[in-house]
Amino acid sequence: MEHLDTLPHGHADALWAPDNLLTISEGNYGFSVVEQRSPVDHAFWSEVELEGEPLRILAWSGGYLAITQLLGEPAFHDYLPTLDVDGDGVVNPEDVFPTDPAASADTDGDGAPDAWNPGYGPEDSTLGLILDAFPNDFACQLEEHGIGGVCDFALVLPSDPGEPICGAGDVSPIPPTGVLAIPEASDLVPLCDGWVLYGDLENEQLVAQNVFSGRIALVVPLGVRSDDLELDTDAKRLFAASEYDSVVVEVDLLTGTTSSVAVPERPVSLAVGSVGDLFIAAAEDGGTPSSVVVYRLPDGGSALEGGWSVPGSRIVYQRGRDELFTARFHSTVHVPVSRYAFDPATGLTLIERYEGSDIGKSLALSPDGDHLAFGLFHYGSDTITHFLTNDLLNPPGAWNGRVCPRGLAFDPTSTLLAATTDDHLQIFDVDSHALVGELPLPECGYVEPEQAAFSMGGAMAFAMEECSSGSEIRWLRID
Ligand SMILES: [Ca+2]
Ligand SMILES: [Ca+2]
Ligand SMILES: [Ca+2]
Repeated sequence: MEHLDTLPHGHADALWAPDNLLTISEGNYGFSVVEQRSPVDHAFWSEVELEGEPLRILAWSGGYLAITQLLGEPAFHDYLPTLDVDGDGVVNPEDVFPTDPAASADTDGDGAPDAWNPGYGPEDSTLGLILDAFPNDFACQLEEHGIGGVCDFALVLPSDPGEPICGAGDVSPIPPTGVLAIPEASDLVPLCDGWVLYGDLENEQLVAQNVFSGRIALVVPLGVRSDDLELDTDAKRLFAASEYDSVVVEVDLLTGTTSSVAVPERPVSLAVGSVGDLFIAAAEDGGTPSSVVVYRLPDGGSALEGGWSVPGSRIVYQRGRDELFTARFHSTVHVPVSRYAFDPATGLTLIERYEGSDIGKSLALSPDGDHLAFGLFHYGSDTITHFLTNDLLNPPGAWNGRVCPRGLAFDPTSTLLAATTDDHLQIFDVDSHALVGELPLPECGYVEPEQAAFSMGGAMAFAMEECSSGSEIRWLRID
């Protein structure tokens, strides 16, 4: 049983009918009130007053029967709910704005109507509705939301399955740096032209917002607190792991629809595989685990496969060679990074393992699949070790920046590495390990910045920081 909603006052009786939510409650001076509400969102539609104290509301042939107590006797009232509350000729279940006579349709479901009802206009709207300039794009409502007449978010996330996300890369003018305050967020997935996806923790939803304009294009209820977010760019879907609820939620970004898969343990890290499949690292113990169980969710499947136990707490997947890398964090046991071959028939097979003596903090794989960055605490000489994915045992060096490397991300060309440290976003050249740019991050909370990311076009580097109130996204233009 799930609690759906609470109605604003006490009722003597209630009836949930297919097209109506009906209640009977006490009115003024010996009268009862029958209220008609939407069975979908429970919004108030209409009410009628009846003589007597409220007793029951019942389904009756052809309508409903309201029963009140009048002068000590039951009184029976034939009750017919209003079929068209706003009188615009569109019956309630088919009227998207059942209490506003000016409009009745909203094809894309963004709250802006497709058209005015015949004979009505904006001056008749009781809800202050504004006509949708993009009636088939949920992300855009006003003319100014378009670029050349096309919804700006649809340019970044085209609905044509054959057109890639951010097909044109970052094309809008980008200020050198800036900041957007958002609700407390878990993880950050940048797209292009200032659009980012993040998990809003308090409201348990996925949000697509533009950091330049602050405009929100998409809100998808997840029903759980999200931790790790992982974008499958080919399929235009996003996976959200929720450690607390032991579930992975899959979001279709084009439709906003979701489905979820229960995980036996806490999902702590996600990685998209090479054939639309998803790898999930899950842990039994609390805190940062020293070993995880890896599951595979096949493309389009709902049942988990595998259950391979590996040392580590974070995973990344090398799609070109079908190899899984695991890294152990916060561990004094000398097993930081492992490389496994994956085969659907045989599962994970260890290829090689780098054994060091440092404490791992963060892990990133370059888009070309060649480089691994592993942030390490080393008692005052923290560093980011550079691994080659085809030869873990001979690291070519390290990116030496400021202390506490936490968030790590490679740019789309695999030539730059972004790292959030204790108070900076730093940009390194991947091959030479040279520091090529940095952005100070003003202190806004109690912990170091956790996230680093690049836009999919590569023109912006991001840092996300948990602040004392909400989170902040800061960006640095890459010139
Ligand atoms: Ca109507
Ligand atoms: Ca609309
Ligand atoms: Ca629209």
